Amino acid sequence: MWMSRFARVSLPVLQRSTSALSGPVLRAAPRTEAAAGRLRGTLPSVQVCGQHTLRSASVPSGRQSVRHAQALKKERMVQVDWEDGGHSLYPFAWLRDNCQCPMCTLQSAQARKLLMSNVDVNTGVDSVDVTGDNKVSIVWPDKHTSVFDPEWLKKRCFSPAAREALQEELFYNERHHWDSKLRIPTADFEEVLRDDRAALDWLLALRRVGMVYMKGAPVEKGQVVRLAQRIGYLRLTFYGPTFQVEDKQMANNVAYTTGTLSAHTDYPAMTSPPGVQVLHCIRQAAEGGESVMVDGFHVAQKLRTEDPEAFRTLASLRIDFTDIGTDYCDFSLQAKKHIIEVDDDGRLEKIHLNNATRDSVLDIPLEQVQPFYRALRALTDIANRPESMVTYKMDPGDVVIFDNWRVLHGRMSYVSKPGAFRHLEGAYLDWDEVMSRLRILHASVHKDA
Ligand code: OGA
Ligand code: NM2
Ligand code: ZN
Ligand code: ZN
Repeated sequence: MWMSRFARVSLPVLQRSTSALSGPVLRAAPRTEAAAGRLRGTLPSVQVCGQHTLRSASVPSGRQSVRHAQALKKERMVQVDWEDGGHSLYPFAWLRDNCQCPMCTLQSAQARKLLMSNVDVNTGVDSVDVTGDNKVSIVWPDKHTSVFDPEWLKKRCFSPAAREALQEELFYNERHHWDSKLRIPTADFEEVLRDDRAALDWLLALRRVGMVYMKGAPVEKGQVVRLAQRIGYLRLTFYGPTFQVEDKQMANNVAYTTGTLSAHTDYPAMTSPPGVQVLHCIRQAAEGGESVMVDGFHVAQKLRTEDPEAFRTLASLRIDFTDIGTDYCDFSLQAKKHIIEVDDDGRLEKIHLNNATRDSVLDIPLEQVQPFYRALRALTDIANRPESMVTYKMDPGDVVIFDNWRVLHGRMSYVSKPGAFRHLEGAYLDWDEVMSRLRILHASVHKDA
């Protein structure tokens, strides 16, 4: 066994070391420190590539006191001056739209009852006051009254720093890119199922690092379902609620052979590929079957600096993927993907790379075909560099969970022998369900802290 166990999972440590296989990765940290702070504070050498990193901003928490509130009639905003010396501005239209009173909000669902057709987006205000219990009270021209809690307001401040802080709190977009020196975050399977703090650290590491290893799962089917239920529910696909990675007769997928799988993401043939994948090793091959993991964001970033032309090609061409066959039921999937998916600001969003399901139908202009192949090869060559890859061989009872929108996974070919058939059970989840559990765990663990 090459990854040591530890009692309590806490933070992923991505540090320079000689081998990915050389030690534990999550080590204990004081309960009180915020996870993001712990990661930043302890990882000076790690490349932090957040879509929004939070160096200076932090989400206001605890009591916030209003010193003064007034309407700025010309700007159509309310200015709230805080006791700490800062101030925040809130447009009238936003305040009216977000009135928290029982007429405007269905409190049992924390959802807006107010209809847009009943909002005067050019509304003025009659008066703005600070109440005896330090809330901001607004009387609107039709005499409707809204009362806003100061913490609620401050969290929603429109300053760039406050927006950034709140977005990080909601989406955990900060990412830690890695290469072969990654020491894989590792957790104890049963502890993740049992303990909320362990589960929180597990999901935080999944989000930030993109993969977490687990040891100690029972060596029988059903464990990926238990894990999915810990989060919410799994994502059904044409390969079934869970899928069995084994050498199969008349295999309907290259994964179901003994062959090598180059580093790939699963299911680019779907419009929205599953965001998260779990693989549980039930039986391992005696010979071969080692796993390979590559940080797709890290290699895409390398491509962007080493070969910007190739990066642009893969980020701009939509490539066809296909998957046809029968499993859970019969299927005939087609989808088009940018192999490197970036947002409007050029930030990496997803990687879609699968050599087996990349279609022979190639719906790009003739003159783009050769540049496309050149670019695909350039990306693949970076992914296949030893310094990009983390490799390990799963033992029965090991589980890996990873970000299928980011991390490429593969395996070496293996030898299948009677009585020694390799068997992994897999399942997919989507990021919405994972993020939902992450937010709930974060709230409950920090309430207890
Ligand atoms: C898969 C896959 C990896 C393995 O099933 O999609 O990549 O180790 N399997 O068999
Ligand atoms: N399996 C492992 O995109 C793919 O074909 C990925 C999916 C068969 C469920 C493989
Ligand atoms: Zn109201
Ligand atoms: Zn796969």
